[in-house]
Amino acid sequence: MVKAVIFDLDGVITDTAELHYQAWKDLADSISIFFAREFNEQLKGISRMDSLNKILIQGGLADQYNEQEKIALAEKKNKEYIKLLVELTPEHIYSGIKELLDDLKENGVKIGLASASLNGPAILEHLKITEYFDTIVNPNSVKQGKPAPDIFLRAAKDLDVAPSDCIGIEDSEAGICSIKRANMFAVGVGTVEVMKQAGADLIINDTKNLNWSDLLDEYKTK
Ligand code: B16
Ligand code: MG
Repeated sequence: MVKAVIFDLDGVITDTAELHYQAWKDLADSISIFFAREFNEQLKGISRMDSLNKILIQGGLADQYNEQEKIALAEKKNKEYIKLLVELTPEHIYSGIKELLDDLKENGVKIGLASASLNGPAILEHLKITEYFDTIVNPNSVKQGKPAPDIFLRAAKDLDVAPSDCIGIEDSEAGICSIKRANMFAVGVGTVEVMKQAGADLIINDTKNLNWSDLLDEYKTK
């Protein structure tokens, strides 16, 4: 029985990756680190501080900053990112997502958000879909970020649903690992090669192909 669907945010509900890229690029420029667009791919699903650490390591500056200075750098990036977030409107919701949310509500399926983003609640507000969510997990409230299962398990607990009765939807490798380690059915949005490697149970190349009856069929045949 599918009793809950737990969504990732960036790359599943909307595309904030470009805005993250612009904000990180701005920060990297300010400390003279080269930051390539391709490198941004490696930051998907990764927390803000882990992203900063990866950027400093690839720029050879990992030892140049103490913890307090790193927090200040991450805050600087986030200020810039929040400025860019005002561009987001309901038109930026990926196709198929609003229809899926409506179908889940109609069928009494609970809805959760398991995003690594501390800006998740603000993004849902910009997209005007907050009221669909029965829980929005604060990523700071769990011990370990993705690929650990903590955030998906917390969402299931909040919703009072057994993990095996949950479907998780993700676009990052770390996110699919997190869902599988939580013992949930994993839907991967992305290319077959990346999502297969990550262990997705169902692979969708585009959110416009996501719909409730197909999800249910695939879950039942698994
Ligand atoms: P913030 P997701 C993730 O969102 C992004 O993919 C990742 O690039 C970002 O660093 C992370 O959120 C933290 O975001 O700085 O807003 O707290 O894919 O888990 O929804
Ligand atoms: Mg994502």
